[in-house]
Amino acid sequence: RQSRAQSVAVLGAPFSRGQKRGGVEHGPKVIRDAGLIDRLSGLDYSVHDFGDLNFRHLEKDEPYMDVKFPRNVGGANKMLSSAVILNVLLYLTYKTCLRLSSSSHSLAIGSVSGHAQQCPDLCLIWVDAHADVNTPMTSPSGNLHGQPVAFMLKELQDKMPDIPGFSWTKPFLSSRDLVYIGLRDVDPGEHHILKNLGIQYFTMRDIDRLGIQRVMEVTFDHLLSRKQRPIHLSFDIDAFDPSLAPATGTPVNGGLTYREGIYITEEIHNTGLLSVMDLVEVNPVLGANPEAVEATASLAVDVIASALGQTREGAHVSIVEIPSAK
Ligand code: Z70
Ligand code: MN
Ligand code: MN
Ligand code: MN
Repeated sequence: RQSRAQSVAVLGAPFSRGQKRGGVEHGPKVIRDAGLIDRLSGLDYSVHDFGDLNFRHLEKDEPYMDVKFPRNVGGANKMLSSAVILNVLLYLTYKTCLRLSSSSHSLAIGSVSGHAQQCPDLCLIWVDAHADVNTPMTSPSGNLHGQPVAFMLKELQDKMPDIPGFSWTKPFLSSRDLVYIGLRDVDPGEHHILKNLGIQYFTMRDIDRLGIQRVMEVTFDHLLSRKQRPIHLSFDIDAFDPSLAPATGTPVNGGLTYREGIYITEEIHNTGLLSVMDLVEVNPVLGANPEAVEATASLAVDVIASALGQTREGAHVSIVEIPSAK
């Protein structure tokens, strides 16, 4: 639907404190190294690369209950949130379509909340093996990358304790404005929350039953049938099968095929409503070898390019007519 040259902002958010094992902070670098910027330029975008954010590391950051590194994660999210507010402002001013590449999914709090401050009526599509909706009380691990959605949902407001580092943010999203795709590793507390709040979600089993085409139809029906509004896509690379995306922290068997993943992003592009995207949890340190890391990073670039309009049927942006033989 958008055939004109547009611009896209790229922002790296190298950060690993959402979980104990390091490495995801290098995610933005390997995704860039896999040719992200050239691919987007090739799609006829003018690319504004804002580089990587520089998060301050706080040495003294005692766990709060089981929650690890709360002040570091809270502070990084606050900084990312401000950056996204600025980026989306640019978007509204210059009609820039936005791209955001953060690393740990714990940073989705800042990314989506910043987006929501500019676009309060946004909806959220969360593509992930995990629901990431644990509260500090239900979390089995204490890792904040398993909890970002709980910080966003208004319906969970009174279930969230006051965690140091997060006083700047308030829940802003209704549970009916969220759809999950790709779930297959959901904790008991999370399952209770999904059911109790009536959240629309598609597990891998649902994709097996319905097919990805129907899943996307129902997704858009759920989110967009009342009104057209901006989409925030939060894409965790571990939604893919580990055979395709091995370099990630929590691989779970039985994930999306390449074609299912690309179909999801193609359909989102075709709505013309994608506003901000996160691509998270690419972790080069956890790849068994350089090939595994390259495959994962190159898949991430494919997903981003497809969300931004790369098609499998080809494009004719640079060709106006068939070159004449004479
Ligand atoms: C588990 C937890 C998780 C991502 C792992 C795992 C959560 N449900 N999220 N990897 N991206 O610890 O809460
Ligand atoms: Mn995940
Ligand atoms: Mn995740
Ligand atoms: Mn297009």
